Amino acid sequence: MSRYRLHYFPESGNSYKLALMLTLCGETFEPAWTDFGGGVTRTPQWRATVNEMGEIPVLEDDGVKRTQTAPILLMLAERYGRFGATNEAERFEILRWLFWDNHKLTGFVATYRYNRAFLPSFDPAVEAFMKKRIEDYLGILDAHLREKPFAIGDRATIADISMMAYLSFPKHEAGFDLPASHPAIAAWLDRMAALPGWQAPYDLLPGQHMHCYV
Ligand SMILES: N[C@@H](CCC(=O)N[C@@H](CS)C(=O)NCC(=O)O)C(=O)O
Repeated sequence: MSRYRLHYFPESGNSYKLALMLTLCGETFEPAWTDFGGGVTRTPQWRATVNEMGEIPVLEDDGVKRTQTAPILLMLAERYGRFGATNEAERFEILRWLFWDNHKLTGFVATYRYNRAFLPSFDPAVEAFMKKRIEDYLGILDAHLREKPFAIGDRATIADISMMAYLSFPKHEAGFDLPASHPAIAAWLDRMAALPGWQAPYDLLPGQHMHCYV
């Protein structure tokens, strides 16, 4: 029996960050599918018993419920001696990209994709605003990856795992054709997919899917 139990839903890129990290580290996890689309995470009972922040994913680690992917990824990197920093400069760079990912890249791409693909309507003004911001972020990441094979240098780290997550789902969901628009990002995604043990999001996160409107 695994020490890990992951509360997730298949469309959740944040869940994929943890599922992928565990898998790349040779670990398994017990999947705990959550009815996110049905509103379970908004109920007072779920918030009182699973995550006070009302968010997926939650990783149970020997019974301890942990939330927020960035500190969890840092903890796992330390625990397995994989995909983490080897010195202070690398640690700073990993944190820099993790913060940027949580605030900007994942923050916007996840919300944009969710509204576009999994809700029946998307306010056109909000959609246009978010798309413009995302195009800026993708441009920033593409420029960075033209200079370096991975976020902080020559090897993959948890910063890459975090940033690649929402860019790894089928392209019709978020509506970006990265090989055509951002070739350095597409090449980096291919390098990540070549890591031993890598699996695509919907292969790692089983269970009932939400209705997709696009
Ligand atoms: N910073 C959080 C983000 C988690 C997050 O936003 N999860 C989404 C699902 S993938 C969620 O539960 N959203 C609920 C909401 O924003 O109310 C993390 O890294 O774990």
